[in-house]
This record gives sequence, structure tokens and C-alpha cells, in this order.
Amino acid sequence: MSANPHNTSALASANGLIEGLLKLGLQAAVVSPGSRNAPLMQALHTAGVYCVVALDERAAAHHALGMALALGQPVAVCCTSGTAALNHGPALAEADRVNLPLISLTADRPEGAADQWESQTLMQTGVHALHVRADFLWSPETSEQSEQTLHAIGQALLSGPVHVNCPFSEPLYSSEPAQAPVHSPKKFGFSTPPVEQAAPLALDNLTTRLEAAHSAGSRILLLGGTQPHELRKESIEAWSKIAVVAGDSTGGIGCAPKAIVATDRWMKGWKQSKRDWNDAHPDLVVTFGAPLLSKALRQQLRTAPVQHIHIDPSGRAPEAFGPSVVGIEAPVAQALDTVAERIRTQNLSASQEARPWLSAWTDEEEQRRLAHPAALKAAPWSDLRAHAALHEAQPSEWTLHLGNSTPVRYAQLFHQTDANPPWSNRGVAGIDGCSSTAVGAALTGQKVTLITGDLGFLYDGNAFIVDPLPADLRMAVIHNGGGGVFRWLDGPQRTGLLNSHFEMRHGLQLRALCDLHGLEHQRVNDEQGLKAALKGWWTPSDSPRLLEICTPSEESADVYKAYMAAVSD
Ligand SMILES: Cc1ncc(C[n+]2csc(CCOP(=O)(O)OP(=O)(O)O)c2C)c(N)n1
Repeated sequence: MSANPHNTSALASANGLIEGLLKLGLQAAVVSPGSRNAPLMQALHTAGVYCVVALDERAAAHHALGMALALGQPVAVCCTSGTAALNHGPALAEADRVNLPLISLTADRPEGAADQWESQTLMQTGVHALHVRADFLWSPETSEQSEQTLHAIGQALLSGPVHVNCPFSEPLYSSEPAQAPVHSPKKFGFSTPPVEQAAPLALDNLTTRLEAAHSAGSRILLLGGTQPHELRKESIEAWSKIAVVAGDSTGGIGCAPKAIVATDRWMKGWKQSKRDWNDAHPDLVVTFGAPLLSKALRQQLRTAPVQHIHIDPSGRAPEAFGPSVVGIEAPVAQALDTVAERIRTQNLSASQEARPWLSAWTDEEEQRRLAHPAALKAAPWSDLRAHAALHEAQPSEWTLHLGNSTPVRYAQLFHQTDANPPWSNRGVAGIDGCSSTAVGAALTGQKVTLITGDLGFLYDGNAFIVDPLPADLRMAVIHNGGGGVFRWLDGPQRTGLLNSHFEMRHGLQLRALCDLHGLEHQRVNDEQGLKAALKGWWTPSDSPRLLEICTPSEESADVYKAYMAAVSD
């Protein structure tokens, strides 16, 4: 029942893995206390890797996700055996969809132990296989094997997360007290991981297709969903010369003034105008990132045939508009830059045929933007007004994270072109890791503001059982009675179960949770109170600050609908 026939000690095996991961650019680790993962924790210490300790493995994996997001480089999360390992699942699935280099290190008992009446033991190898780029069993028998495995880990990390299951035989602990690390402990920046470059053929394929579409007078729509890399403003502006550019602010597309980020609002306006969709339907859609927030636009685009190209570093090509999708395996920013460069050097502009179509989209957007200030001003105290005040006051040097319910949607209405792209776990996640991801980003030294809902905040309460707890973290919790999003939909209301089954009127005191975790708490009930509270909110503090913003539940949904109707008129 040994981990391998050569009987490499658990510590030597862990040291080999961590040393190898450092060469692949590992920046930091989040460790959750346990016994079976003792070799990994000792190895991380010995190597001088910056370690954060987090109790709940689900939150820990999201902390690591937030760190990988902020650093743009690999971060590990390390846990003991058994169900602990399963708890890395949600963050791994998210990292997989948004191509972040998260490394899940799960300690295991020696192979075969799951069938031998051992406790805290289940089949761990491959347990996350469907939601990572690649999964590995770390049990090398020769140095060649370990090189090969590490090489494969490095390749997979270029486009997403990996799971490495590590079976360890006892003894798990060094007989010596922990020595000073062999490398001096460093906070990030051990080595630079390789950067993924697209194969030239993939980029040629993309530019050739775009050039052909442009010369044929095609109507081209560039549609960007959530993705973690910064996009160059000049590139997006170049694209907008030949294409309509639209997408979520969390995809980075909003850096160009012409980009349409409030796509739900745009769609509502188009429908209200009773204009023929044929006048807006594109011939070619180029997509990237996670699924677009606007379900209305996604569905509308499916009502007529359209060519589809999807850019993704892992080569994934979702059949968003039918099976004939063309996948371009390339980092998004690189692919967009390449086409932009071609547009600039050839001085391309919209073709004669596509020009009226382009104007139809941009004129429509212009009208909605013009109607926005009056519609907002007419709105009483509500979620809409609270979000408006938060976005207006948010300092530019603070990175914005958004809860994965209505906050990410409201944010589309208030996006400012010069603001850093906000983040929200929109790959596949729900509300389960919004706070932990924000905490993780703040752990890297980023100043982070999170706007989230009361249920999302309560759900991820274990986000704050982390050491250290970063102070440069501000959390605005919109307390609207638990699950405001269900009032945006017709279905829950129709069932008659809206209050009893969909919303969760919990009556819990957020202050109590803040006291438990040492978060500064303040509560406001109206706009005046909110604006006053925001004045000094981002000033330096010794602990994170939470602002509980109480808004009326029913009215908030009505106000949102009235706003949408008013801007679409
Ligand atoms: C892990 C997970 N479980 C359940 C859901 C379903 N869900 C979607 S929104 C929501 C309520 C969110 O409430 P809150 O955080 O208060 O935000 P609001 O809807 O008010 O914006 C729930 C439970 C989900 N998205 N993710």
C-alpha cells in the first residue's frame, strides 16, 4: 500500500512537486488545515511559498481563484483527503470556464486505501476530471516521470486549472522542527510562467475569415463575455471600425466608448421600437469569454442563421448559435490585437453594405444612453439608486468585484469607459464564491470593492475565516429581502411561491456575522445615508469594511422595470 514502489518518502514527493510547480510560475498557496496534506504544507514552507490559511476548502479554492485572477499567474490550493478534496470543485469549474491557472493539490491516502476500511478516504484521482484542463496523480517513480508530469501540468496551466492528487504514505511529518525556508519567503513573483502564444495558423485563420467577411460586406458583431485578461482599448476601437462591438463589462470590452455593454437594455429598446430584427441581425458573430449576460440577446441571435467564430485559449468552441461554430485556439487579447493590427494597417472601415446596419445598432444605443439620466433621476430609493451611487463613488484605483446575481447586471448600466473592468464569477459559478474570490484578489495587495447581495454574502460567510484577512476590502451588501433577482423573472411570481420558496427572508443580522469575523459594519436605509457613508468609506482601515444597504424588495424590482421601460421609450 505504499505511494509508489520506490517508496519515496511523502516529504520528498511533496518537495519534488512544489519545487517543480515553482518553476512553472506558482506564486502562492492557500492551505486548509489537515493531516494528510502535512507533506505539502511542509514543502510549501520549505520552498518559501507565500501561504494563506483558510478553513473551508470551498472558500479556500475561491481565495486561490481570486489570487490567480489578480496575479494572472498560477496559485495553488491545498487540502487534506476525503470530502475536503471535493470542495475544490466549484472554484475549479469556474477556473476552467474562464481559463485561470488554479492548481488543486489534494492529499490522499496511498492508492487502494479507499477500499480498505480507511477513514476520510474516497476515490480522489480524476474526481474533478470533467472540470479541469487536466488531472494528475502525483506518484512519480523516476525523475523522468516527474519531469514528464510537471511538463504536462505546465502545458495545461497555460489555459486553465489542474487537479493534482497526491497519495502519501506515513510518515507525513518531518521528525525535525520546520527549518527556515531554503528560498527566502517571497510574496509572489518567484518565476514567470510561460505565456501562451497562439499558433500562427490559428491567428491566420481568424484574420483570413474576418477579411473575407469584411470584403463580402458582411455584418460583423464582436460579442465578448466575461474573461480575465485586459483588452487594449486601441484594439477594441479598431474593431469598432468594421464591427458592432458589444458585450459584458466583465469581459473587458467596455474600454471602448462605442462598445455596447448594457446589452439587456439595448435589446429591450430594440424590441420596444417594434423594428424588424432582420435590420439588426448580423451575418457573422465573433465571440469570446463566458456566456453573455443578456439571455435576451443570446436568444434573439438564435432566431436566424448566423456564422460563428469563438476565440478561446483552450480551443473550446460552444455551439451558441448552432453546430457550425469555428473555434480559434488563441489567447483572447492576442487574437483581438492581431485583427486590430490588420484593420489599422489596411485602414479598413465598415463596408458600404454594412454601414447602415452598424448605424442601426449604434443609433439605438445612443438613444438609450440619452434617456438614461432622466430615467435614473425619476427613480425612487431602490436597488437601482443604490447601485448608481456605489458606481459613481467607486474610486478608480479600487478593483470592482460583483456578486453573481443582480449586482453584475446593474453594473452594466453604470459602466464607465475609463474604469478598470470589473470581475464577476460568470464562467459557470453561482453565488457560491463571490466573497471568497474578492478576498483572494485583495490578498494579493489589490484594493477590492465587492458589491453583492445579502444571500450571496451569507452563503459565502466562510470567506472570512482566512489568515491573514486583508483590510483593503470593502463590501457593499444590498440587503433587499433575500434574492431580489427572483422578482425580475415572471416564473417565480406565477407559481405563487415567490415569498415562500424563491426569496429567502432570513431576518439574520449581518452585523452579527461581521462581529464574528472582525469586519467593520455600518448600515444605511436611504440614499442620503448611503452617500454620507460612502464619503469616507475607502479611506485606509485596519479591517475590511461592510456597508449594509437596506432597500425595499418589491419596489426595487418595480423600479428596475420602470427604468427599463423609460429608457426604451
Ligand atoms: C450556488 C448557487 N446556488 C443557488 C443559486 C440560485 N440563485 C440565483 S440568484 C440567488 C439569490 C441571490 O440573492 P442575493 O445574493 O441576495 O442577490 P440579489 O438577487 O438580491 O441580487 C440564488 C439563490 C445560485 N446562483 N448559485
